[in-house]
Amino acid sequence: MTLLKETANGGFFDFYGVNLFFLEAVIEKLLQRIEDIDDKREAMGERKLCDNVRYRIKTPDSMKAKLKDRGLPQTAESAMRNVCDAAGLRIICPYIDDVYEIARILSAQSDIDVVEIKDYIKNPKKNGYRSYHMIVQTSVCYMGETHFVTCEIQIRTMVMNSWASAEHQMRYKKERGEDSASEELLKSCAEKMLAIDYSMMEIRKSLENADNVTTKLAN
Ligand code: 0O2
Repeated sequence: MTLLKETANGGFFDFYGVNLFFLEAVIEKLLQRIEDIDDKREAMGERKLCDNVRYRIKTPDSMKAKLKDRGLPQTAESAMRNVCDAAGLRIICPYIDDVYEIARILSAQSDIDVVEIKDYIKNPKKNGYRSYHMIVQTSVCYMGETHFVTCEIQIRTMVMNSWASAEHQMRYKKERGEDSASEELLKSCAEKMLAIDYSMMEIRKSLENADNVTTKLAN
């Protein structure tokens, strides 16, 4: 297991126990699937949909805090039963339509069940946060037994990701007092960045159209 390097310290196994292997297995399975999807597209001469993919298993401290907030027992069993993002993947795409295309392809996989979708691109959060979230469930095999494990997949553009990363550092979950001026500025940045996302997509589409015309004329 390659992920064990990242969870070897920090009390991951002490908290999750054998569930840690299921969480690692689901991440590895989905990472492989995403890589396969883009490899096949590339082999067919198509553009890759994913710029990069990050992953993480929720740290024991963060998981315990989430369980505590919800008034649930702070145990691995409770985490696996009640929390959907113990395993998390974040897919970063170049363009907005890539986000929906990779989501569509993943949803169509016969061994991946979509449990929930939150489309914060069509319905952004009040602060301007945009991202497409899917909770999926899939099977993993461990010691000859099949286990069904959920994973949160966040899909967003590079532009949306740079806003979310900066906002995460500045504000998200920070115990800061109300600062409506900063909130408005952050929101306005999110709107400007969305406009950039759309412009970039339109530029790409018009270049693709021009390429198609040239190819047709050449044939
Ligand atoms: P972390 O630190 O990323 O692990 P739930 O996860 O069900 O308790 P919720 O709000 O219903 O909570 O889920 P939702 O909206 O799908 O958001 C889950 C994740 O999206 C968060 O995980 C963040 O990663 C990200 N996210 C949601 N809202 C924001 C936001 O306003 N700004 C930024 N930067 N990220 C956001 P965690 O577990 O909260 O945090």
